[in-house]
Amino acid sequence: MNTLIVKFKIAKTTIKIFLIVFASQSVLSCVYNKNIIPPINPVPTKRQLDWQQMEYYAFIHFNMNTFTNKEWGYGDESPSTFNPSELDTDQWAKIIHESGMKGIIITAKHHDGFSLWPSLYTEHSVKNSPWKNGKGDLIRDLMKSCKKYNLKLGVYLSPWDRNHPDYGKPEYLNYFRNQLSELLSNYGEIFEVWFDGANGGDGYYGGTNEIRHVDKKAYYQWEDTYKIVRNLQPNAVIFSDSGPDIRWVGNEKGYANETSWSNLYRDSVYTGMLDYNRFSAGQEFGTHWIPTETDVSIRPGWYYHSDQDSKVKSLDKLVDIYFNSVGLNSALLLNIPVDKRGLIHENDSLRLSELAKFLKSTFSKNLALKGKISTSSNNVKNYKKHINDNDTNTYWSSENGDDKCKIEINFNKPINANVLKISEHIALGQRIKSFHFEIKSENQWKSIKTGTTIGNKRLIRFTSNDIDAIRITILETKGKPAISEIGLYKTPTLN
Ligand code: FUL
Repeated sequence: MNTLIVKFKIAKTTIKIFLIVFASQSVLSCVYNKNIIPPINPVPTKRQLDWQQMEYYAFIHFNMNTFTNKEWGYGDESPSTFNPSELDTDQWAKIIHESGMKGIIITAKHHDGFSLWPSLYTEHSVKNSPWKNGKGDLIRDLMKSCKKYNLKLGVYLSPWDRNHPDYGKPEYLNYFRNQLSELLSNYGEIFEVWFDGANGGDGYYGGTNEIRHVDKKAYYQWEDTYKIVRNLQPNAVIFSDSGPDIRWVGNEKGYANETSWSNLYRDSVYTGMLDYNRFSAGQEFGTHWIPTETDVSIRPGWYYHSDQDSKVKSLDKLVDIYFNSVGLNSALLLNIPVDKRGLIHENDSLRLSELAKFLKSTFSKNLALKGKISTSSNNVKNYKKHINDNDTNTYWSSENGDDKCKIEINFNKPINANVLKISEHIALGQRIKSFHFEIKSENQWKSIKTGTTIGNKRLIRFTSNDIDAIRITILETKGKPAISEIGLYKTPTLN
């Protein structure tokens, strides 16, 4: 309001505008406050909400290991080994964009310490490789390609560095943070910073060739490192086993937990802990909002190995992974190992486009829109039309006392569907603890699924049926539910 007053210098106009703005704000806030349902803590931050919308994005493992045919380099590799013949980040970005993914996270530095950008702080980087005669900067190239194809850029920076002589000593932290600052200062907006939990062990370490263990909880002083990210890239989410913004799902197979809370007692978890996967379901009463990210490779390895050209995951498998990650309140970070040429291999790109076609064909038509919604009760403002208005900012909620509230969608003519989508309005916290899903077919109600959590998105596959109606009953919830969307879809047949 103040800005408006400053802008309009003629007194009368100023007063009029002031009154209009003031009046409309009061009316809005009155309607809003009357019917709003209170949030249940913890709730996501803006950066976490923005990230959660991305749902499906790419990991690219491409670095020294691509040329040594390894998964973990020792750190003694010569920079001259890094020599892609046809490197083309536009090819990566085009394929990834056409696959429906929203961003790319690149292994800027993996455990062997080789840096894909000409870092000022090490000689172990592209600047001493034959690629572009040492004048190349892969992060810059990728940044430009991402801009061209409307993708967000993220960076993986391995905390473990098997090349650096200081690894394991306090001095290494300065090096690590200097490199982090370079990546976060020089390449525009970064959407995610990925800190790997694998750290400490044997390595080259400047020629000492020894084993160096670190205290995983204390050594990195993570809180100070997180401050650098917050200062330089306030919108970026930070990934590690334990958050603070997003956490590891607990396996590298592509499967989130059936019960999937975004809530976690943050202090019970730390990066690199061995029995991390006992936290993969999250914790119903967890104090912090830290949703999971599901990372998995399209091939058996994270890095490219030519003998895995025939082992690209099948479409069937990738579809299963999609439903068990994005469809279980997580996000899918699908890794594509770029090959020695510096290109996404033809077999991987073919599979990505098959998956894109499958997802587009499934989700472009919400069959629930053909039905008539009825609900056991309505909170006035959050009326039932919000259930399928395709807007995650609106939601439906029940009236006080309607403890096992129900949503029914009836169809005039039977429809044929085999996927149900339910989304909670997570800005108010994750609330639903259990639900029941039924369909009515040939005049009979059949139980399809009794499930637990929903969160950002729950996708349920079921056998295709002629459906006269569907019914969702919220069995248990914290406070009232806030349901933002319900969708019904039909998948194409997989060959
Ligand atoms: C792991 C690493 O050790 C693997 O090499 C890979 O980068 C994977 C995504 O994370 O912890």
